[in-house]
Amino acid sequence: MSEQHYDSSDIQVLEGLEAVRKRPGMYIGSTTARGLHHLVYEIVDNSIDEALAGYCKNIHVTINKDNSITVTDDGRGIPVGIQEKTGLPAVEVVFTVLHAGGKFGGGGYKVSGGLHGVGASVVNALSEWLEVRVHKDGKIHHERFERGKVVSPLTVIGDTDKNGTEVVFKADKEIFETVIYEYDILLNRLREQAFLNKGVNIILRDDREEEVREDVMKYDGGLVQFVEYLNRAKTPLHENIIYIDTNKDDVAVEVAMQYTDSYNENILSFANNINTTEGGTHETGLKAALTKIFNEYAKKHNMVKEADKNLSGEDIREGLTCVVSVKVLEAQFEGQTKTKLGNSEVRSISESVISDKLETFLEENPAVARAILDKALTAARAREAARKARELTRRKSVLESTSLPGKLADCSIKEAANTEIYIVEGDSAGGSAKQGRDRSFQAILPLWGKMLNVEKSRIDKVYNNEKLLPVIIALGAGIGDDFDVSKLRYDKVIIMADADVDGSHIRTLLLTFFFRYMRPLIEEGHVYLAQPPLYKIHKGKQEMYAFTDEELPLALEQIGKDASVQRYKGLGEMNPEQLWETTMDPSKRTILKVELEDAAYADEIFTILMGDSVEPRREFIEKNAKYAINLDI
Ligand code: TSJ
Repeated sequence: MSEQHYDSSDIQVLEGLEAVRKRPGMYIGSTTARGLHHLVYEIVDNSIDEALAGYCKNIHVTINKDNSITVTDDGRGIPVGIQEKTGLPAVEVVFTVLHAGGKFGGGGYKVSGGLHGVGASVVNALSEWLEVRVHKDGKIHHERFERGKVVSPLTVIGDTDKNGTEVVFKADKEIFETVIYEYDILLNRLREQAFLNKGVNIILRDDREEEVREDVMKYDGGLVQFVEYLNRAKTPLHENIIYIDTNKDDVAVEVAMQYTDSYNENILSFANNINTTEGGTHETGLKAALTKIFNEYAKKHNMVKEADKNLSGEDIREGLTCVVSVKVLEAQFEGQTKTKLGNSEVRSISESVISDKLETFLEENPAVARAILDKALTAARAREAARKARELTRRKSVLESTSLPGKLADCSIKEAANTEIYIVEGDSAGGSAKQGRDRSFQAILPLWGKMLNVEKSRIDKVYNNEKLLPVIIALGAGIGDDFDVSKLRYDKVIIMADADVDGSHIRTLLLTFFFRYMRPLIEEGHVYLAQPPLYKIHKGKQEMYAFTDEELPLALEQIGKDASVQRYKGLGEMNPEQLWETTMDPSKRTILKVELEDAAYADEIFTILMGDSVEPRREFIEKNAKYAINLDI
């Protein structure tokens, strides 16, 4: 067969960088803040590859005063020689030809990768300007680009006794919705990369404020330190972290795991340094190994009877924190977001290396094995009780099809499209909301009393909880594994609580519940936070509202002198008309959509905020005052 065919990469090489500027989303996912931060990862990934090849130890990433980014490494320096094929310096090709990365040099894994592994040329195309300085063979080579085009060709600008690469770029404000970086977003991703690539020293620095912020991240313990970090606010069941770092059939497998007393599982998986949020064969292999080895151990040591059903994978993973990272030569990424590892050989490789290690660990640590299995057995009993409770509710709703919660004031439209449910804290606010709403498409469900902290409860408690049951039934889409977002009875689920500490607590409890038991509800963008005003300003017949402390002086300025200001202490102080006008009328209100940027990070936040450990919580709130407001936690 000599049929000529082009694959997508051939076609993309033929396209110029203009194509990237025309359709940036195709290359970096989006032009939101998320896409902006991806530019940094794309560049840093190149330095990490150099570190994995064994030539670079230190990577500096700096946010400069003008929100440009500098990335420096002490590797060999991008080659500067003229390429035969193009007649251009290799470094220029890296920045001007799509998919040029990894086309020269050789050996070892080319493993790290950004969102779509598109590389430096895309960053160049989407930058107002970009400069590269290569320290190599005693000379400093410099080249400058603007919006992807060479404006200052490669020249030697001086002598040097170092080797390495420095890239400085400024994201193009014509392309991005915002060109202002968030330090914590970069910090989280770079920390993750430091854990995944042990021994690499990554230094993040923020030069924008008087007070410079800097984090140095170097983890010689690799994934062991990653798990320690993830469990810093949890209570481990055993001290020693189970650790595997091995190679089999050209696949590098690194795994670290530790059980805690939490009721959740937290498994993070990576393939070639990419977070595989959709899972894949490495994760399947891991889960198979856990289920097999723990069940074998339980039988062998008479912790379950031969006739008993096997413990389920879910029960065995309760409380598990685990990071699995594989490096494969030709990773195949599948799934909607290309974050699912497809390589079939990886399943059996990871299952076998993990099984071997885990079996040995359990035999050598019988007390730990017993503690984990006791917990799994309790989890199994709770799950069985939950199943019974769930069947009871299911049967009930089949028998009496109108068994909606008594407190629910439903809307008259019956199709979910364009309808909303307000989950309101307190009976009095609930009353105002019921009177003020547009009953055709707005439903109201008041909540009252103390809400269950699902972070501290097993699933059976959650299913039987009298505060949560009305929420589950009103939404109509089930819970846990049975949750089916297509059955949702409303399009928008809006949490409406006071702008005070108690309100914030209710919001966090509800969000934790949705995150743990109805995650697609958040992932698919159905959850919103109402934004009631903090102040009412009035003078004579004139009325205005201020929704933040910053808005108040502006509002006062507009309305003029002698205005009187009323600070709302709670939703209950507003009459139905005011509540409608300020918070519920779709043509006037603002509502915040709750977004799940990063499920692993969200797990951390909920663990820290809702868990038992006081110190991590205090630290988190101090460090993330700004974040916390954004997240409304
Ligand atoms: F690509 C890039 F511009 F985004 C970029 C690349 C940005 C930064 C900050 C660093 C790098 C980079 C590239 N650091 N180190 C390297 N190494 C190489 O490109 C290199 C050097 C030598 C050889 C060789 O075979 O001699 C091969 C390669 C790939």
